[in-house]
Amino acid sequence: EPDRAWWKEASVYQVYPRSFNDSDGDGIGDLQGIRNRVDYFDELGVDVVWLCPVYDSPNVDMGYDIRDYRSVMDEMGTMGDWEGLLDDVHDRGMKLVMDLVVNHTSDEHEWFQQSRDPDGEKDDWYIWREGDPDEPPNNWISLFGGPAWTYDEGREAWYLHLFDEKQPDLNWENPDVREAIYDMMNFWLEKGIDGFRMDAISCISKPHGLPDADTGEDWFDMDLYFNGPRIHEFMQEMAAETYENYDVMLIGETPGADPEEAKKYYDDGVDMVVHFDHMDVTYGPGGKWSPDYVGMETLASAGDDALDEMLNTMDLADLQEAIRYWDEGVGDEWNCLYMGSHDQTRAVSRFGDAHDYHRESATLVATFLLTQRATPFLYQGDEIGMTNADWDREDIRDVEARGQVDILMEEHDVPYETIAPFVRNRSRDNARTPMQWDDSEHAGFTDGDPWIQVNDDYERINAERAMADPDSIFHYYRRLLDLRSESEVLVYGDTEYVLPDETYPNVWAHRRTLGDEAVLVVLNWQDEPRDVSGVEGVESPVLFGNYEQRDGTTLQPYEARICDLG
Ligand code: TEU
Repeated sequence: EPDRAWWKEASVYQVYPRSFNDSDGDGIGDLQGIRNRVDYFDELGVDVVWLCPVYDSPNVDMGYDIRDYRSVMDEMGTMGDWEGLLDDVHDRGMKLVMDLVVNHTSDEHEWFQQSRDPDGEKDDWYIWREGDPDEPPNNWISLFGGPAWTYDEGREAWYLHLFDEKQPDLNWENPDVREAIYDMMNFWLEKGIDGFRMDAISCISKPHGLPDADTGEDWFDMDLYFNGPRIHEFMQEMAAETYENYDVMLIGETPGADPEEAKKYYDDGVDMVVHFDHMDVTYGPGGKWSPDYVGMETLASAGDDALDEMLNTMDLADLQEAIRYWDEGVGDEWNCLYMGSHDQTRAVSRFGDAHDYHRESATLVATFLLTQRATPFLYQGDEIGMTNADWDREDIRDVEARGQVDILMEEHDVPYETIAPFVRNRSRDNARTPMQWDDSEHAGFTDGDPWIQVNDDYERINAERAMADPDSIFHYYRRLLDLRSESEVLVYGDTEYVLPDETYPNVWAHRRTLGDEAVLVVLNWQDEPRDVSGVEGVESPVLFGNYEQRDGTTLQPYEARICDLG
């Protein structure tokens, strides 16, 4: 008997509010805009909507730099609009999950402003160190590049920021800080939300004494930043002080955690953690922003298609290893899975072939995502196959990409035209271009000037067109979500990993089994046909697939099948 829970059976749709739908023409998505599209979620068939931050913010990191936790950002509307959205979502039987960003605030938060006074009451609310203004307290670098310390001229001291300098880290060692955060969480829980997605939550406990990190010639060990000595004490206290008595969904974003560590978060009260290994498989050996990755020279001289291939090297065996590691690693506990998010590039560009097999590969990725033993997270726009874009330097909005481009240009002397393909392939902006609603100006996202460029392909790829076409990626997602919500084996079944192997390096297959029910999922993850007659069960009746015309045991390019093994 499976250990059932609503949040295991649910599917989650992630909304990036700034880029979803603008109702008032200021070029920035807003809450009323989301309200106008609530039926879209319902039609797609998702159960939970997760909203990225909508709190008051100067938007250096697009809402992940919060100035006031208890009010809504002006550009997005009012608390009344937010309450209306909560009701609209609930009225349709769906749930609403909010982002919880408590590793850091904005430097414009009043807590930080007060903390700049060394004699004030909040002097210890952030992580301050006195010292030589030319010599940071340790060697830490920020996750966005550059030093993790900034010298504050006002207080004449350094403060720590694991992210941007306008995102100072809160001092969780201070019980007053923790209490203020728990109060704020209860404020939202009492409003009736259905869960939190806990941003960078593995970073909140810092190592005692803030020691230097180990470094080598071209690596830097960030392990010290994550899962610090008091993390589980803080997490347990948080649970007891806030959500323990609510029936809510807790999603911990835990960079640096492995499955063993994840289990400790589960014991604390977290339901699932966001892991990253399956995303890393597309980066190649140099990591996300390494200038040494394939060599800037090679990048510069390659053509478009060659580049795409070079930057999108994925070995299916690595993908299997990453998925399996988490699936088997958490044992009886639960995972979530995503193929795209606001921090990642577009799923079809990354894992599929957005040029020649747009529909086929996007639906293959959908089949992969929705048939794993994990709560699926869909990212806005991936359900219509939105793609990565080209970026001029001045159009980059992502604080991470901008910082990394500056480093590559200024410290490594690389011209922008050499970096541009890298930005197309790596920048978080690719996920943040406006949602493509229709083929009217600015893709129907806004009547004004969009805050970030609209992808050029919106006349071809947009929701209106997708909804009108029964064979579209959108309807494929809809039907498959429907199937998943009615299928115990797809939700709770155990997984056996079948392919890839030496004979079929570019074919994925896994089997799900629950009691006497079983299905086989086979995905031809390449742009050419492949006969898979050697795979056991592949001749069983096809329950679901992305090709209408099937050719026996030969899979077409990017063909996906779910076979019913009885
Ligand atoms: O991301 C935390 C995190 O782990 C990042 O290092 C993430 O992997 C990186 O952005 C990928 O490029 C969260 C949010 O999801 C992100 O949008 C925020 O910028 C970040 O926290 C700071 O709040």
